[in-house]
Amino acid sequence: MAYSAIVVEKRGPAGLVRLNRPEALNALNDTLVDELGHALAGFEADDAIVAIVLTGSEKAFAAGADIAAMATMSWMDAYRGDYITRNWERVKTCRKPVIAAVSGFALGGGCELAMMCDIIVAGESAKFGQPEVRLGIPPGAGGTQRLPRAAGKAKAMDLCLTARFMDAAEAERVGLVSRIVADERVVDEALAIVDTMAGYSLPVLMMIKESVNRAFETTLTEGLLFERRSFHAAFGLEDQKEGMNAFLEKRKADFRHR
Ligand code: CO8
Repeated sequence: MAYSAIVVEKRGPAGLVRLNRPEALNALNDTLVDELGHALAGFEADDAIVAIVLTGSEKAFAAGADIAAMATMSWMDAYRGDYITRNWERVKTCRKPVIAAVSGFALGGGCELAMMCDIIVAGESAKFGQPEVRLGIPPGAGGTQRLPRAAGKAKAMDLCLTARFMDAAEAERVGLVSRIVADERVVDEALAIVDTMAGYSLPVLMMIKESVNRAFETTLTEGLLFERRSFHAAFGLEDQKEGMNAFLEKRKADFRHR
């Protein structure tokens, strides 16, 4: 598939996806989200890829859904056309870790896209917000659901109800962002995280992702049971034997991802 709204490349163990609609600050439309879904599926199926880095430009990760495309849409267009959403959850369902490398604006659907990723690395210029209220709409792809889970109710209400932007420092303080680096280092930092992960067992990374995400979907008792089952299952992996033997033999583990 030839892509028009994203640029995709492999960087060692990382699949790198760059949102590429500079004329509209990477505003999301059906084409972009469909292409993103296709690229993620390709990286998920590629045994050489351990994790995916999703980024934008220095000015914008993504400034939200494409307002020009939405302006004249009717309820029927949005509902029957399943605007943007038909491939939207693909980031969430990707079984390999996905890291958002965010510089500049991550607004509306752009903030929601970053929040679907597993780790957010922010450049110093990053600005997060859910300014949909200014356009006469509420957030539609996770802003009222993932933001309170990530940053707490107070910040979520504040951002969604006032449309103010949160800078990188505030986003890190409230737990939305894992790390802050200089803007020009944001992709390199995310790629370095993938390099670190590539030294571990891919099935174990996938188990960890599944288990952490389960924490947001279930009770503590059920989540702990799910975690325990994953822990027990790991003893069926060759990588578990290698990891523990390497420790005992005082050498670096050579994981084979099985
Ligand atoms: N959609 C379309 N075009 C956009 C968007 C956007 N979201 N954001 C910026 N652009 C365009 C501008 O129109 C402008 O185009 P042009 O040069 O042709 O006039 C170009 O990008 C540059 O933008 P600005 O000149 O405005 O740049 P500034 O630096 O002055 O301002 C801002 C940057 C603050 C980011 C400003 O552009 C802005 O406020 N953008 C809109 C932010 C916004 O409201 N986002 C929320 C959109 S709604 C949404 O995301 C709903 C998601 C629902 C998901 C649905 C799934 C189910």
